[in-house]
Amino acid sequence: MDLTNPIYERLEAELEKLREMAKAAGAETWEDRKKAQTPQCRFGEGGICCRICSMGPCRITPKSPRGICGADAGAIAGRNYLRFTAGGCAAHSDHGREICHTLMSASPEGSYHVTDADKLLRLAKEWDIETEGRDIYDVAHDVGFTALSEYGKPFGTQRFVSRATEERQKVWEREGITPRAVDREITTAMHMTHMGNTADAEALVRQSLRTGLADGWGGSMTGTEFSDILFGTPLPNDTEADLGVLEKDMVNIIVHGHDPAMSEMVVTAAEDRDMIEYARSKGAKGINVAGLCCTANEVAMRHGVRMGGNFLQQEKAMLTGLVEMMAVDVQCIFPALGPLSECFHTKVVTTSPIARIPGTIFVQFNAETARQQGRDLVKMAIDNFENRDPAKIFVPQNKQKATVGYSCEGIKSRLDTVTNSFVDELDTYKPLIECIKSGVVRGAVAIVGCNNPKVRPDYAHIEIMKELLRNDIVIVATGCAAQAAAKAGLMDKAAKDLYCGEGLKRVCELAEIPPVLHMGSCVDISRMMLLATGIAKDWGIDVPQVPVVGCAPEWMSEKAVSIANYVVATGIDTYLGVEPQVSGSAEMMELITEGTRKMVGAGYIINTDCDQLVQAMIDGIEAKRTALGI
Ligand code: SF4
Ligand code: MSK
Repeated sequence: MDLTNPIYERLEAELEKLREMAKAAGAETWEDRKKAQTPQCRFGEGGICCRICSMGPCRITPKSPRGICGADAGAIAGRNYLRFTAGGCAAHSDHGREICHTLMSASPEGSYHVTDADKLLRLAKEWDIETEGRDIYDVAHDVGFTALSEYGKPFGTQRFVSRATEERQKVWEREGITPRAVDREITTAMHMTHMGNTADAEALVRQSLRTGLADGWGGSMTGTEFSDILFGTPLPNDTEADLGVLEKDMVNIIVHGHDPAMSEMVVTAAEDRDMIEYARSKGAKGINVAGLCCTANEVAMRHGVRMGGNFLQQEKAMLTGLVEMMAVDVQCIFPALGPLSECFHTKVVTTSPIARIPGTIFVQFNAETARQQGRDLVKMAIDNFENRDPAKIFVPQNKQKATVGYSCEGIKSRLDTVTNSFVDELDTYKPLIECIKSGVVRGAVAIVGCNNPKVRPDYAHIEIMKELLRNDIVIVATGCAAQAAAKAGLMDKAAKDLYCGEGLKRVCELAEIPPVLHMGSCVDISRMMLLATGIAKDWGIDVPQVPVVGCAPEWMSEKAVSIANYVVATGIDTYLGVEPQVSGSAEMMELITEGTRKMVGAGYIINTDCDQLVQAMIDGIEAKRTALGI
């Protein structure tokens, strides 16, 4: 691959200037802390340090192959891995639960409303909830209550499981991993990993798959569906990405985190005429809201709000000296933002009791008062505009056009436009399937996940994507991977001329799509599961046969491990560019790469060299094509 890649140089040059701003302000960034943390603990990295009881900590070495209780490397790494998965499932699913509560609070006169009534009615029908002649808010509250009851239901299995292919449901049943309920699977995971319980690595991996499935086909899917009902199902729309979306002459507010309940209120308040007038009265040209991390994905997908950047850019946004406020909710928020804000005029406002951070202002968001609280935050940001320090300002120039909003409904809306060329029906993935069968498009890759200082930030995302496009492989992306693509210009429709092979280029032209499709935030990987399932059903095969794979080149969070578990359990091979912390156990490494293949027909392929990783993906897709005889 080309290390002198101009996209990459452009991105890094600006970040380097911001690091200089940090030095000048006496502030530290993650790069400084990463250096101070090096070398990192080898036992932690290999997953073979156990702190589960106070006889420990115990560490596995050739001289001491068992902990004091007798747990071996497989037991310790397996328990750590399951706890990691449970943490991720909890984070996604609690986000989903909060959104259910938000829907329960929705009313015509309240802060939150039903925006996609059709989606609500479809879900009510799926769940046998009466809709005929009923007020839409009564239906919404029944659907919300049913979803909340799913989290801890005492009997049966999760409702969304019935959306999977019949073959998948049978596999999950056969393997004993059909998720019962989110709270049940997390509790089981914590119980199994308590001192003196499961020491069998295979059983721990099996429960990891089940806990992941509780997330992907439960908590995350709830988060996505209910966000769409409340704030609208995304459809293709235009936006821009990178720190250049910050405006020198405007009040800049960054919304950061995951749950759209707070960010939607800030976006709405920033459009209020009186707020814009107030900003002008303070010398600003207006109010500019930009997103960070998955909140950026949420508000860009639905409103075209511009994306400031991804995970490892959160400090950089503040280092511009242009941000009046960073309003955050939950997940992926650096505790470093509190101390960093002491060096700049930025007010960091935390809004959820789930993410309390020293050095920030805490304003607890409530559904009943959310609309007014959104206005209060915007006013606080406007009042802070005059406190900018001209000596600490750097105005970034990098930004790229992007077309985003490719929910499953958004993808089908584009496929409907090309339907006459391929098949004579609407609301189907068949045109895409025909493209894959004919070889015009070789397959698809879902690229997801974070940044991680173990990888040159965004490099693996961008280079892997470029190589896949060159090989006529279409990409769907979520999370911080999606923003890496947007910043590199890969979500610009014009990107097809620069990066795609001839086949994919023709398809992008015909469907008027960019070659990398933005499917949303981390919880929206549930959309990807429905996309893969929809393709498999329309094709008449099961998910593992479809020439589709998943990839997380720069992942870092517990949520990513939960995701990886449900993607694999759904039958999709998952390519990882960062090693899961189990390498201290050969048994665990074998189980997550090969063992799950025997259980669910898919597994991890791990390679920290992104050239080799992308080649393995291309080979994997071609092998699936050969097996299908196409
Ligand atoms: Fe050590 Fe066993 Fe306690 Fe873990 S559970 S800390 S291996 S004694
Ligand atoms: S925000 S989980 S860094 S993708 Fe969802 Fe980005 Fe990963 Fe957080």
